[in-house]
This record gives sequence, structure tokens and C-alpha cells, in this order.
Amino acid sequence: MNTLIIFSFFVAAAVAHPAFQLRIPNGQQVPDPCNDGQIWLAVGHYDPDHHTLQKNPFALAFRTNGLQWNATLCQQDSDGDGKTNGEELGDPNCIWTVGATPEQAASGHPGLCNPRGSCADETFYCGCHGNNCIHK
Ligand SMILES: *[C@@H]1O[C@H](CO)[C@@H](O)[C@H](O)[C@H]1NC(C)=O
Ligand SMILES: [Ca+2]
Repeated sequence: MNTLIIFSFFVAAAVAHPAFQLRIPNGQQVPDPCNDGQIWLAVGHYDPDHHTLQKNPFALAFRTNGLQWNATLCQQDSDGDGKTNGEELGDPNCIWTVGATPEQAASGHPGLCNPRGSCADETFYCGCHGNNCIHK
């Protein structure tokens, strides 16, 4: 029972929590695809201001991968924009480990197609709120 509660909390807080940002390369320096020069701290979320609501594809992949960064998650292209999660987060060779300095700065967001408008089946839209972040 206690284990279930703790697990549920971790899933709810995935990637928004600073502890999760520190588990991915450049997790506190992910560019905001909607606003040039800004940082998107809630890396796992569609709405950067509503951290516990709708998760983006990178958050789901991170959870599926046991909440850990490794070559499997690094080589995936969770948001489908043609760049791997590692390429977007500055770990193009998938060698980063927790606490290490990434090879490069983050160049894109791993859970939100960027540049905006470059993906065929784009459903997320900038400026969305809460649980209404995906157009079907
Ligand atoms: C990454 O971690 C996941 C979850 O533990 C595991 O299933 C997968 O095999 C790992 N990938 C590599 C390349 O070690
Ligand atoms: Ca990508």
C-alpha cells in the first residue's frame, strides 16, 4: 500500500520535479519551443504552468524507461520531430550519466515538436492550459 502511494506520487511528479530534471541531460536548460530564449522547466508537461496535468510523449517514455536516462531513451524520438531525445538534450552520443556535464547544450525540447509546425501530426499548441493541450 505504501509502495503504491509512493509510486503514484513519483508518476504524478515525473519530470516537473527538480529531482527529475537532474535525471536527464540539461534538464534545467531545455529551450522553450514557444518562446525564443526561454527555458521550459516542466520538461514532461504540455503546460509549463500546470505541472501535474497532461504529460507530453517524453514524460511517458521516461516513465516507461523506469524514470532513467540511458541509451534506450536517448535514442528515441519521443516527440516525432526527427531528432532523438539525446540530440535535443545535448547528449548526441548517449553517454551522459546523472551528475555529469553534457557534451552539448540542449538544442530542443524532447517532448514537444520543434521547430513548431514541423511535424505532420502536431497536436500540441503553444499557450495551451491545463488538460486542454492537445487538439485531436
Ligand atoms: C534502459 O533502462 C531500461 C529500464 O531499466 C531498460 O529496460 C533498458 O534495457 C535500458 N537500456 C539500456 C541500453 O541499458
Ligand atoms: Ca525529438
